Amino acid sequence: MTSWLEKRAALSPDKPGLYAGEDVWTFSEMAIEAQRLAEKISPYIKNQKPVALLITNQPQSVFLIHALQIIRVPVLMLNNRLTSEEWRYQLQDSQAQLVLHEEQFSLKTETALSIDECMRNNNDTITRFEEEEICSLMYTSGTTGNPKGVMQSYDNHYASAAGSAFNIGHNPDDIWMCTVPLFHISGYSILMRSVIYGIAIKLYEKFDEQIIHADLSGGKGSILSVVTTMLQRLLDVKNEPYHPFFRCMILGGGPAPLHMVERCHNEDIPVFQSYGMTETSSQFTTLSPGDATRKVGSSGKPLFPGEILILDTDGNECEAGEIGEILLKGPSVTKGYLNLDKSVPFSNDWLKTGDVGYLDKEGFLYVADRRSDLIISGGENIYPAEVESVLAGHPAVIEAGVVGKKDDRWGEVPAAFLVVADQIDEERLIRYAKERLAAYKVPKIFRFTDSLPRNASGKLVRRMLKEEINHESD
Ligand code: S0N
Ligand code: AMP
Ligand code: MG
Ligand code: MG
Ligand code: MG
Repeated sequence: MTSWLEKRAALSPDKPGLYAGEDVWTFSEMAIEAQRLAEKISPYIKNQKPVALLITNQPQSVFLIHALQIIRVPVLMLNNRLTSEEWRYQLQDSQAQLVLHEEQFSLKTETALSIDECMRNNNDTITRFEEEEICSLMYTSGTTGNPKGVMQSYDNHYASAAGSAFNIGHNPDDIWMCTVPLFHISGYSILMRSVIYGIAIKLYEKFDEQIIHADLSGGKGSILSVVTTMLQRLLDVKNEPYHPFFRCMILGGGPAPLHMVERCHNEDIPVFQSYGMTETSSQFTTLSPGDATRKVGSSGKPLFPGEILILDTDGNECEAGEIGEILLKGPSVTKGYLNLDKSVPFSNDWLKTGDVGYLDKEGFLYVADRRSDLIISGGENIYPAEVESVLAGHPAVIEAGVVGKKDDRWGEVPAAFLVVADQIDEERLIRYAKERLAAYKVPKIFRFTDSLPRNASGKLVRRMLKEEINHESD
């Protein structure tokens, strides 16, 4: 089976496919790099169990992802901000046969192999598997229980890329700037669109607002994917208009304050709010260029041919304007979570997002509230239950309640309410949490209290804590 990069290289060999720093690769040069890596990796791959990648936004990572597609083995993209304990859970749950990691990430598991070491072997044949449907896996947590592996098939990625192009249009000269992590679907989907459309990626190792600003003004890219924190940082440094080549900014991964979107429209920044998730292989709804100024605050309509259903608590379809749970259906929606029954995320073939919102009379989606107390900090998801359980594991902590506090830089940051048995040193508690949780999940604010609010059945009422912490400073 020919991989999509190889297919693309056959169609448009001399077209630039990747820019990074001063370097550029055509699609045929990319295919050569990916094939070379596939040869090096091949001896380590015994079956079609997932291969995990622990990487940063480097050209080599792009070639590695394509190399795994050439071999046709599913790739588990590990969030490089997590702790070893968090990685280990995903590796075990997915039964990953191998973890290829950059040298800087030390991982003490039997299946770990540093990429540098892998590069030193001399193998020059590729063992290709056939008919593997699943292209990528990304873990996502929930209200309760452990993180779950979202399966994204080749068909999901293809449908997602097609839907996006039908909305924002396809220009063969587009350059999609990738400053979001490749390990999130926000970044991975750019790599897929690039080979599907035959357009170039401009890859950035880190998000640096000065550099992105200079490239937007200098006409170095035409499309950019951002989360709210990135957009805010761009607006903070903007001192000249963007180049006319820049035509589209996809804003996703969480809610955006209205004033920010309005400022963009006033300054002719072509921003399109979208709503999507790992489970929908990136944007599921996006405002179209024609509606962006008319429907500020909306996340748009479903990309072709996706559908949305809003259900009330009794399971009946809501009328226009009525708030209920958002359910989604379409070819970009995941087939489910790895090793879990389909009934976990689906109801009658509709994906239950847990998010809450409404459709207006014209069918535009407005997201009113996030699923199940989810906190989003700079585009990274934080599940209160996960943080609470780590804090409560500390000997001096009896119970913990974690909620999001509004924050100018990150959108929200986690804040913890604690009931403690003994006096506790905040610094030491933070250190304890950092050993077990990614830094962005560690609460920035601690409040000590005698008890946590609970309802009649004993369930923690986070809403009350959230109101308290967000009104403290008013
Ligand atoms: C916002 C980013 C860039 C911030 O990272 P930065 O500035 O590089 O920080 P570092 O230098 O790494 O660290 C400095 C300190 O900051 C802490 N920190 C870093 N990130 C966060 C964070 N998010 N929250 C809180 N703290 C953070 C570090 O820990 C460090 O602190 P100390 O020194 O104390 O340890 C970065 O966070 C980032 O890249 N965010 C974006 C992630 C993302 O892409 N999320 C989207 C996920 N969702 C999806 O993929 C589905 C939706 C989707 O597909 C989509 C989304 C957006 C746009 C388009 C689409 C699409 O549909 O295509
Ligand atoms: P993830 O799977 O990490 O991409 O997280 C997806 C979640 O981000 C969704 O289920 C929503 O809770 C949230 N989200 C994404 N887009 C929006 C939006 N436009 N408005 C509000 N929340 C959003
Ligand atoms: Mg998720
Ligand atoms: Mg998110
Ligand atoms: Mg305890």
